[in-house]
Amino acid sequence: MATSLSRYLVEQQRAKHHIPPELRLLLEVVARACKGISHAVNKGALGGVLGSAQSENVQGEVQKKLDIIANEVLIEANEWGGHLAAMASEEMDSIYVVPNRYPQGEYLLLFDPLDGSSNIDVNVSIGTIFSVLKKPESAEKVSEADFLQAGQAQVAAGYCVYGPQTTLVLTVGDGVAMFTLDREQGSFVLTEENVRIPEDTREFAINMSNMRHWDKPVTDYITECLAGKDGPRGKDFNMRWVASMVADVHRILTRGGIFMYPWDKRDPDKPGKLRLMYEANPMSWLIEQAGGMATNGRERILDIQPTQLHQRVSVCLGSKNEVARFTAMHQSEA
Ligand code: P6P
Repeated sequence: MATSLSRYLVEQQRAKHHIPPELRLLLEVVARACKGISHAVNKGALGGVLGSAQSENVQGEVQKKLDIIANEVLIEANEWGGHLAAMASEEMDSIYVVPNRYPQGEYLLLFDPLDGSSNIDVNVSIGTIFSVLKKPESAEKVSEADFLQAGQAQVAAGYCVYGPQTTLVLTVGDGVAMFTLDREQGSFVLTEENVRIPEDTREFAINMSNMRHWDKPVTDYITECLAGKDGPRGKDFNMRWVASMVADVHRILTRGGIFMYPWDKRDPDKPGKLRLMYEANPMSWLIEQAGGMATNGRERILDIQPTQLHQRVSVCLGSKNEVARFTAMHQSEA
């Protein structure tokens, strides 16, 4: 008998006392919202959902129609359940406090509703990334400051990748599990449990077109990889870059690899391109829970104390020994 997401969560709650009922409900609701987003994404041009929404988000990026649709699906699915106090999204300038007409819960939900938007119109995998924090006990009226918790404080994290399969990947701190959407049943079915990332890899993921803008440690690391078996690494490397973090991370969770989006000189005031709270933190926890490593080149991403909701961070994550090498090169050239 296949294990559904619901059964997995009940077992995590009942057998392992890992998650309380409200968190189980939250995760079921997020998964249901991802099914709705998958349905909209799969319609593509037939649903009139491709192309730009003629608006910009807080990051100053042009929003796609599906960015806004996915954001609305997540808000509407989660606001009434009584498990959340507030939500934060890449697509919204400030937090969304659960309206007074609904009961407030003890959790905070953060998400990038549709990561990889530049790939929507060219039919390449995209995904939803989510992170769950607990509202601080002290917080009377929830505020943005309550969200500013280090990634180490997450109680659940995951993503749903909308690719050849729609797959939900989740951790509640007890390893990483993968659930594939069975469209006939309309439910997510457990297809991988206790995901483990190989400690070594021959595959790196970075946007090579930015090479001339990188810091020296990044250039040195990539140059070594490109030198292949005749160089200091003594082995050839392969490269992948989907330009959709969810797709690149899913590949790494599935077969290993190292993903990098480092700081570069194009915009020196920005520590990196990716956002800490709803991209780097959830992905880093998943990677660590699967035996990998995630740093910003100098420190563990999950230890970073956030100061702003939409702050960016330099990211290096994946196979432990490769990320350790990349990080050591930064520390030795500090
Ligand atoms: P570039 C997508 O826009 C995203 O935020 C990540 O999903 C992805 O890894 C990165 O940006 C791609 O950036 O500069 O290669 O287009």
